[in-house]
Parts: sequence; C-alpha cells; structure tokens
Amino acid sequence: MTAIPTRDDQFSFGLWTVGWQARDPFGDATRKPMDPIHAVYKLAELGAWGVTFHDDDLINFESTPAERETMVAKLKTALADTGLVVPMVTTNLFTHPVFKDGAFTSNDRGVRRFALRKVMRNLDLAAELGAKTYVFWGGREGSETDAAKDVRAALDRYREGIDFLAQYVIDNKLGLRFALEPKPNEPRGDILLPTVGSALAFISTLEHAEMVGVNPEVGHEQMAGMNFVHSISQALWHNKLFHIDLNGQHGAKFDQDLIFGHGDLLSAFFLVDLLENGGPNGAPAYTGPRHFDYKPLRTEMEDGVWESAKANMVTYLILKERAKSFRADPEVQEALTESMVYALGESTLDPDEGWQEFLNDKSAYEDFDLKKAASISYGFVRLSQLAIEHALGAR
Ligand SMILES: [Mn+2]
Repeated sequence: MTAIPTRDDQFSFGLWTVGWQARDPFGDATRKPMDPIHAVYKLAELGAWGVTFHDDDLINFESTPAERETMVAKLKTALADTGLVVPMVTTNLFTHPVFKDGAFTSNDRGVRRFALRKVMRNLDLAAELGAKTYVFWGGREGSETDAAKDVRAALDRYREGIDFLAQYVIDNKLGLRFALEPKPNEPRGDILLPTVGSALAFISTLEHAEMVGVNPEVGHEQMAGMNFVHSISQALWHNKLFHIDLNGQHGAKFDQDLIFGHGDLLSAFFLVDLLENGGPNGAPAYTGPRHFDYKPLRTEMEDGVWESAKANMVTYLILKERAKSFRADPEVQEALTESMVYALGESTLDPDEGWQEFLNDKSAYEDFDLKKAASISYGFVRLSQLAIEHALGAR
C-alpha cells in the first residue's frame, strides 16, 4: 500500500525535529547542522503542509536585530515559494543555562521577567507569520528536589505568566491561542503540569481560560503511564485540544521521540481513529494540524532524516485508511451494537427525570434483574480482535 501525503492532510513538522543533530546526554552530534530554510523546501517536497519552530530554531539566541530580520525574510521567501504555512510557533525556554531553574517559575525573578520578554518578542513574530497557535512546553519548570521548589508559589508564577501573555495577545490583537504541553519529567527530574489532566485543571484557573488549551504529545503522556487515547478524548471533551504532537514511545522510560506509530502501534491506530472519525456516538473529529514532534534516529544521516519524515506521514495515512475500514465494516458495526458501545450515548436519566421520579421507577432497583445484568457477556474480545485485524490489514 502506498499512501501519498498531500497538503489537505495538514501534516506539519517542527524545524527542530528534522534539524536535530542527534546530540544526546551520552554522545555528540552525529549529523551536521541543517539550514532551516533547506528543511522547509524538503518538507514541502515530501507533501507536508506546515512548519513550526522555536524562536531559536530559526534565529540564533544571541543574534543581532539585523541578523534576525535577514533570517525572517529568508523564511518568508521559502514559505511563499513552497506554499507552506506556519500554523504554530513556540519559545525555547530551556536550552540556555539561564533557564536551568525554569523560566516562568524560576526562583530568580530576573529570569522570570527575561522569559516573559523572550516570549513577547516571539509572539509578535508568530502573529506576523500567520500562526494561530502558540505552544508552551515548560521543560525546565520543575525541580529535582522538593526542598528547592515551593510548588504552590511556582504555580502562582506560572499562572501569572500565562495570564500576562494572554493579555498581551488580546491587547495587540495577535489572533493566537495558547496550548500548554504537558510532560512528566526530562529534562527536569519532575516537571510541573505533568499530564494532560494536570494541565486542564490548571487552565480552568486562568484569567483567559477560553484562549488556552493543550498540546499533548504521545510519548510524554505514555512516559507517565497514561493511556494517550483517553487523554486526548478528555482534551477533546473539554474542547481543549488546540494542537497535538505525534510521535512514538515504548512505555514508561526516557523520552524516545520515535516516528509516529513506531512505538505503541495499536494505541496509534485508536488515536488516528479518534482524531479522524470522532467518537462512535457522534462526537466530532479533530480538525487541527497533524503535527509531528519526533527525533530521526541518531544512526541515520540526512537521507534517513527524510525517510523518517516521510514515515511519520505515511504511517498516519495508513492508519487513517485502516480506521476507516474498521468503522465501515458491517461486522464491526454489529459488534459495536452488541457490545452496547452505542448504548453509552444514551443518557442515564429520562428527560426531566428528577430524583423523586427516579426513586419511583422500581425497574431501576427493586425490580432490576441483577442476576441477568451480571451474567451478560459484553463481547469486547470479539470487538478488540476485529480492530486488530483491521489495524493489521487482515480485513
Ligand atoms: Mn512536543
């Protein structure tokens, strides 16, 4: 089966992904630096729709305003040449040593103020390039020892930072929404807002909660032992899935950043089914960018980098086709009915049924056939096997 990515698929890539020189905590770079402009042309050629970047991916952290302008102009030319868009931009608040104790939650107030300015400058650029989403990955917001961080004060500072930047976006009509990216650990021993659930709870306390959602990453959630499909379902349920980072991960260990589907493949199948088809009970599909945040294997040279970029998109498209075939199969439809998956879409209470009417309904309790309900077979094994057969292309 060959799947060919097109612009309509809305595939986007971080410039830092294909541009990763494969430096890891134990080894030096195995690849040469990649010109981000070259990456834009190559990704366009492969069928991508958009590119995303941290400020420092494009413009060296300590470059002069003139150097910055030259680089932005080059990017704009490449975008115009290729038709690629910039749907999302983010800030690097983790590489420079100044951020070693975090950015918005650093114990050093000067660092916190510097971080806000670094973001503001890049928010302007994001808006100028037409981005709709601004991601915040607080990789350094955390600690290694509980003695060193007052977590409640840190959350106060985190909220203060996000509230302040949201106000800046509103006042300057930048047209951006924020998406927080949870991660449990790495590079910090423990990172604040470790999971999608923690981020959603934090967002509910924000002054401009309506413009803040999440950007969950497959591997990050799986590192925390969470079911990514469940996390994404809940983010969608809250209308907070503003963006998504697709990659692969083999369970709870260091951040592997594998190609999408090259980790937990079955979870990837159900994820694509959720994103593309919505819920079986009519909940809407996801319409935003399909963004890849992964690392090409350290063993590969540039040819392998492009092979990996293509692999992300092709794997996604194959899973999309497999998920469609799963949903269209009459046997699956029958199994879904049999397993009462559709029945869950029905509300538990009748319209206008209050607790008094409910107590009057003897069929709910007194006359309920407990024995019968306890002895039914739900048929989930058959349903699960049907999904696996479709995922494997055996149907
Ligand atoms: Mn990410």
